[in-house]
Amino acid sequence: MDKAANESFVTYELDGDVALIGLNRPAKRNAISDVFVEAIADAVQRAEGEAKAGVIYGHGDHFCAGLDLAEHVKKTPIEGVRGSRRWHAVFGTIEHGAIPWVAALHGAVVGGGLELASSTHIRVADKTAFFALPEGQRVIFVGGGGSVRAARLMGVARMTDMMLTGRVASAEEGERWNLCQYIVEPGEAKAKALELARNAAGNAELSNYAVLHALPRIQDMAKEDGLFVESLMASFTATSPEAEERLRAFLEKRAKRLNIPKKD
Ligand code: 1HE
Repeated sequence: MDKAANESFVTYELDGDVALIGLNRPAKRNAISDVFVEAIADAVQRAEGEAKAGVIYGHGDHFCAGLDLAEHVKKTPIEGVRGSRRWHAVFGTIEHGAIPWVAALHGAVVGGGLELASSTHIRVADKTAFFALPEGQRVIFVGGGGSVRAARLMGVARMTDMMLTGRVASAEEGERWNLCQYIVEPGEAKAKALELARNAAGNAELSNYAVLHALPRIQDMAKEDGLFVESLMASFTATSPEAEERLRAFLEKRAKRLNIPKKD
């Protein structure tokens, strides 16, 4: 892949320990083409090498309108399945990679855009965000991991409803359905996502690794297997030299206390 050809589809910045990847095809509502998905892959790989957490956001009025339908219309079945598998690989590096990712959502979070957001670890939506899976209307199926990731977030009943009826969920509904964990005022999603990413970047790398890699696997395990793996991970993290230093910092009152929510 010619790197110069795909660089303009994303912007990339490093803010301290946090990498910011901006989806940058606003004229096409950040619809993801084959070259665009490679640009995301390159940016994610770069972030893994130099950042401790990342934010993915969209330039323009929308996060992402999903698959590039103009490009897709010309594809053969084998090109389609290969394209889908490539999305799986790239979004898999986000979900199961080295650093936590926060998605900052606004406007359309649609089709493959929702699949991309679902591969991140935390989703922040501003009040302009809306969620839809219009694949049924386009005679396609989800192909970027939505049937696995988005279905696990919102549940298969809600996802079936969205896909069969074309239902568009507001930011507030999205929060109730677990598609996003935070709602902020219009225009504030990126700043909030950066704040959350900075918090995650400040965690011990080992703990973040356990959250990213053990937690989702445990969800897919039988209960007793999950509990067993939890004990292994708990011991593995808590007996590390880094844990000893952080535990001592707490006991010696050198560590920040929790922000206790204020009561009215
Ligand atoms: C696109 C795409 C796209 C916009 N592929 N070109 N996704 C969808 O079915 C969503 C389709 N898009 C929309 O419903 C609307 O564009 C939006 C609600 C997101 C935004 O509306 P609006 O009025 O701001 O923009 P627009 O006028 O509809 O679009 C502006 C341009 O972006 C226009 O191109 P132009 O050359 O005529 O200016 C659109 O054609 C173009 N555009 N969305 C290509 N998606 C791995 S499988 C995943 C499967 C899916 O993702 S299915 C869901 C696909």
